[in-house]
This record gives sequence, structure tokens and C-alpha cells, in this order.
Amino acid sequence: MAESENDRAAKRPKTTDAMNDPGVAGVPSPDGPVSGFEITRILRECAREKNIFIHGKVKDQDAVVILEKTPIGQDTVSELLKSSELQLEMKNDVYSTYQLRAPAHLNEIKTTVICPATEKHVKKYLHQEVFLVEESGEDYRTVTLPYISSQSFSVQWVHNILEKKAEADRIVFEDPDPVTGFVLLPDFKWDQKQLQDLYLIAIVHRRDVKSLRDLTSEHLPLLTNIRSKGEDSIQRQYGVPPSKLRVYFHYQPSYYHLHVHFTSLEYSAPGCGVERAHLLSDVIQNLQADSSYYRSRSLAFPLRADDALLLKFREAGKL
Ligand code: M7G
Repeated sequence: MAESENDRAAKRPKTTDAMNDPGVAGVPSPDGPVSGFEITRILRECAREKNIFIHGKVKDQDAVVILEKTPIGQDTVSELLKSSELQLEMKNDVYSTYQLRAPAHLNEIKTTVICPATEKHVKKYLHQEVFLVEESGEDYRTVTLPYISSQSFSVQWVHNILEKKAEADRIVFEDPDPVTGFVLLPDFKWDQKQLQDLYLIAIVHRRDVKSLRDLTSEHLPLLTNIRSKGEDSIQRQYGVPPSKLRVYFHYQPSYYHLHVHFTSLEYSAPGCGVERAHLLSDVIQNLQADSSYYRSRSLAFPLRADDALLLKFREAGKL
């Protein structure tokens, strides 16, 4: 099958964080961080999503490795069928099943390494019971804000992107305006090999907005700019129109530096459910109607059983 313009566009060279780069992006790296990885335990696995999250050690440092089988791209199907070995498993009437042994370059596993990983990283990927919390504006100021100010994940990786110290060659679009500007680039969950699971993030240049909670009508020019220029760039670069995109915030996010998720509508991205995702278009309209909407209203979100914020809500008698 002929390779479409969109699929070609999706196949941009991959890079890794320049700060921890074990080699050159796109070049095999036999001494990369997974070769010396010693498994401590499996944090989570999902047969349906075909991924596994592993906690272990690399040279005495804690690490999390995520292995994920990627979708089969339309453009590889013809080569896959022609150049693979087939081993018969069973045959019955018109039905037969096989094990197909694909050549290595058509059988890659997307691998994400977090090293050194903090206890919070390990917990993030550990399977846990979840509880829905309803946070009023007041709860945010008295319970959540003091907690996230002391406990949240480092946003060093975000600053590296904004300062072009990492992932600079992956940037799809940038508006450098310090107030309304942002950087748009592929999320590290997306390997860019196919458009079915397209996933980009827009990271704002300004550093004084932690999350949805901080937004007021003052930020409307920023939000409308992200929506229009983000959608235009994705249409231009990948041929995906705005009507095929889900554009949203997470609340709570993992990283408290304002960013917007752009995912393919076809793809049920982790965290795109109603209990965590807030459509950018809804946020814009809510702020147009009421500048203090996100400062004052209650917002519900899921928290995992081992999340210290859940304990804070319990201690405050809110759960
Ligand atoms: P979030 O809502 O704060 O957290 O989104 P979540 O991870 O719980 O969804 C942050 C987004 O940034 C996620 O979609 C991550 O996959 C993505 N992301 C995280 N890191 C550390 C990186 C990174 O180093 N590079 C890129 N490109 N994306 C990242």
C-alpha cells in the first residue's frame, strides 16, 4: 500500500532527552540503560493495551521501564506479510492460526526509561484502587496547593524543552510570545510512527500558571492562541483536521506547568475520561462566561489509594 503523506509526516526522527541521552537518536544503542536493568518487580501490565511497567535498578539507581507493543501501521502491512515467517498453530476447516515472525525492524517495542526514578514515579505506574475526590476552590487553597507546592514532580524536563536544552529538534511549532506563546511537540507517549495514536502537547512559555485552577479570563488570549495555532500546525504537519482532535487539560495534572494535550479522537488516550479531562473549548467558554469559574467551582478528579493528597483530603475530613 502506498505510504500516505500523513504517515510519512508522522515518521519524524525520534530523539531522547539530550541530558540523559545514551546515544544518538535513531541509532541503535547496545549500551543503553535497559541492557543493565535489573528487575525488582512488575508494577502493572495490561494484555489489552499490550504494555508492561517494570520497576528495577540500573547501576544502583531506581528506574522505571515501560515496554509497549505499538500499533501495526498500514504502510508496513504489505512488507510484513511478504517478509515474515509463518508458523502454523492450528487448522480447522476454513480457520487457521499462525505465529508470524516479523523481521526485527517491523517488530519494535516502544520503550520509555525513567532513571533515576523517584518513589513518586514508581507509585504513578503501580496499579492502585482509585477514589473520586471533589475539591472546592477553598479545598484547593487549603489542602491541594500546600501539598503540590512541596510534593509535585519536577518540571525540569518542561524547562529543558522551553530553553531548547532537550527535544529541540522535535518541536513542531513555537510561538515565542512570553505571554501568549507556547511550544508544541510530540508527547513522549507517541512514537510518531502512525497517526492513529497521535499525541502532542502544547507547553506554555509563561511559568506562573500551574494548572486549570489558576486560569481566569486574563488567560483567554493564551488559550485561544493555543487552540488556533495548535490546530493549524497539526493540520499542516500531519494532515489531521481539528474535527479529528481531542484537545484538553488534565486536572489534576502530574506536572504543574500549564500544558494542553492534543490527541487523536480515534485514540482513547490514558486520562481522557470525564473524571480527568477538560476540553479546551469548554474551558474557554466557561472563562468567557465567568472569569473566576476555575478558581471558585468544585472540580472532581480521581486519586489513587497511595496518593498522599488523598490522605490530606481524608485528614481534612473531606472524604
Ligand atoms: P500531565 O497531565 O501533567 O500528566 O501531562 P500525565 O503524565 O499523568 O498525563 C504531562 C504530559 O507530558 C503527559 O502526556 C506525558 O506523557 C508528557 N511527558 C512527560 N514527560 C516527562 C515528557 C518528556 O520528557 N517529554 C515529552 N515530550 N513529553 C513528556
